[in-house]
Amino acid sequence: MLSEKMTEALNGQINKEMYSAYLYMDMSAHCTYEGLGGFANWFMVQYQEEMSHAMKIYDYINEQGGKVVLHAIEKPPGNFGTPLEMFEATLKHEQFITKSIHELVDLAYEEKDYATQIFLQWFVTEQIEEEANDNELIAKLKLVGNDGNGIFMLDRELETRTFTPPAGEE
Ligand code: OFO
Repeated sequence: MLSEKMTEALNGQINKEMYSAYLYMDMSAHCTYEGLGGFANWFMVQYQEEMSHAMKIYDYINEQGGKVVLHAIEKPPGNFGTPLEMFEATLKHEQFITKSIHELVDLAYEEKDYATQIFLQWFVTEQIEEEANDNELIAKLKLVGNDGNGIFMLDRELETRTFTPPAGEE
């Protein structure tokens, strides 16, 4: 059973995950337009991941007998710039999401909501991976700099990323 406050906070997180999906979908379109198919693929897989995060919370609220309430999704900022700038913006956004997940965990502890504490552990771990992926790509892009060949090679590497649904959602 979820408290009203917890339900509202989880609904807020659905919206943030949906915004993340929207943001990465837009970044993917930007990369396609710029002729960077591999980067576009990476962001489209990220879009799929974010949708699955939103659905995980959606299913959890339903399972707990809470009411899912969907809010408007904000427009992404556009003007994404270079691949390096895009990944720096992605990392910044993921740090914001990590903070939001940690605030949910704080609330679950405050409310002695043991089920939600356990449910959120998956997201805590996932955020470590999200930030690590972005940091790795930022490091590679810094190494490559403005070298067109390096960007081309990295684009080919990112072409291979595929979406794996989280356990229980296959
Ligand atoms: Fe859902 O992890 Fe990114 O935002």
